[in-house]
Formats: sequence, structure tokens, C-alpha cells
Amino acid sequence: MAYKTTPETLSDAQRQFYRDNGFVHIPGIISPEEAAEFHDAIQDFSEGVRPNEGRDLMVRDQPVFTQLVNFWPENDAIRRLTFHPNVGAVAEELAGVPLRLWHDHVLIKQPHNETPTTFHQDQPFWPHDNSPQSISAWIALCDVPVERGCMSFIPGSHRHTDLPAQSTRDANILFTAQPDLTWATRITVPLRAGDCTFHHSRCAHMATPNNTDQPRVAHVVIFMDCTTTYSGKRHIVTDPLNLEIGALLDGNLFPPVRDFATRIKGS
Ligand SMILES: O=C(O)CCC(=O)C(=O)O
Repeated sequence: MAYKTTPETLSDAQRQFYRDNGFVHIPGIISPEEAAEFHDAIQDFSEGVRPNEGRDLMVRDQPVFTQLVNFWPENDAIRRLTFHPNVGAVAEELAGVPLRLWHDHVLIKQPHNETPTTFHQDQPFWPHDNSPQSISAWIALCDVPVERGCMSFIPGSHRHTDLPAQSTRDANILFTAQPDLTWATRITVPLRAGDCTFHHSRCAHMATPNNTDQPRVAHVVIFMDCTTTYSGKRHIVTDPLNLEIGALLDGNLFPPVRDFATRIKGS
């Protein structure tokens, strides 16, 4: 299938934009037809999964969004999207290092959810060492204008590598930790279905409320450096694994991008 953006068509300007700003808008990472197929599959799947039904920790109805973490082992459509070869290949081009999956999550902002996801960096939440280039692909599975909950970024904020974790529900916390960011330019990126933004794990970002009648459905695939080791910090994905501090995060749950084509076929 021909996509608007592939590793071959990625321009030097796009690579440089990512390096300078810590995020980049990538049109057509998947096709609109694929976005529609994945959107419907996720809507069907998520309606059947409720908090407190077995995987309660992995389905979280939060004020900011409904979050389904790491459902790729259980759902064919989510697996095909998480291991989508074009998404992984463009992520590696931007990061400039070999990557592996950290985890995925479906993020649904329900219709008329008036709650923004407030500015935060991702990396401080993760139990990672040795992962300087971790990067997220935020893929729009429906059109996401500003009014439906699109992302905004603070260009260059990925250079702040020493900030504590910032809640996604406290609009002041990032700016209290780093007051100069209060005055930094913010860039808001509405997306058409099938487009994505990639953001570096330290690039501060937020998402606007959903003031529309339709749910905002996004699928986020998070990649980490193949060298990433476990830091011991508590996290929903690693807590059940009984890892030793310093262990390489590898194995079945964290496949390298180079193995994605084979992983599409089964978990
Ligand atoms: O979609 C959202 O509301 C926020 C997403 C986010 O914070 C992320 O992908 O890291």
C-alpha cells in the first residue's frame, strides 16, 4: 500500500523539525481506509471491555480519557495497528536508533468530555534507564480537529531532561517545575484520520477537550531504545513482571521494530 509518508519520502526538513522541536506532524502514516477499519474495530472492542472485568488495571476510565493499555495481544486489529510496518519504520528514521515496543494504548476522549489532558512529559512516568530516544506515534483514527481533542506541543521542551513526573490533570505542574516554559510558544496540531504526530518522550504536550458529538479515537504506539533497562519505578506494564533493576527490557512484550512483520501474525 502507498502511504503519504514512508521512511523513503520523509524529508530532511521533517527529520530536522523533529530533532529541533521534539515532535513532528506526519500526514498519512496509515491510509484513511485503514484508519476507518481500525476505528470501528476499536469501538466494537472497547464497548465490550469495562473496568473491573478481569483486566481492570489496564482499562482506565479517567476524567481525561478512557485508556486501554496493551491490548495488542488480545485483539487482531489493535495488533495489526501496533505492529504496522510503516509506523515502526518512520519512528526508527526519526529516532535514528533501533527501537522496540514499550507499550501501546488506545485513548478515547468521549463526546463532550470537557477535560483537557494537561501539559506533561511522558518519560518521567516510565521505569526506564538508557532510553534517550524513546518516541510516541499518536495516530488519529478519526478526524481530530482542535475541538475534538488534538495535541499541542511545546517546541524544544524535550531538552528538559531532569523534571519530575507531571500529572495529566494539573494544568500548572509543568510550569511550576519549569517556569520559563510558561512563555514558550505552543503548537497545536489538528489531524486528519490516518495522520499522526510523533513526539519525543520528553517533549511536553497536552490535548484539548472534546467538545464534539463524536468520540476522539487515537491509538498511541510507544517505542523505546533497544538498549532500555528497567529502573525499578512502579508502572502498570512492568509491575507484574518481577524484573530485576538493570534488566534489559526485552522478550515477548517488548519486541524490536525489526520483528514487527512477524508479530502481526500472532502475539
Ligand atoms: O490523547 C491525549 O489526550 C494525550 C496523549 C498523550 O499524553 C500521549 O500520547 O503521550
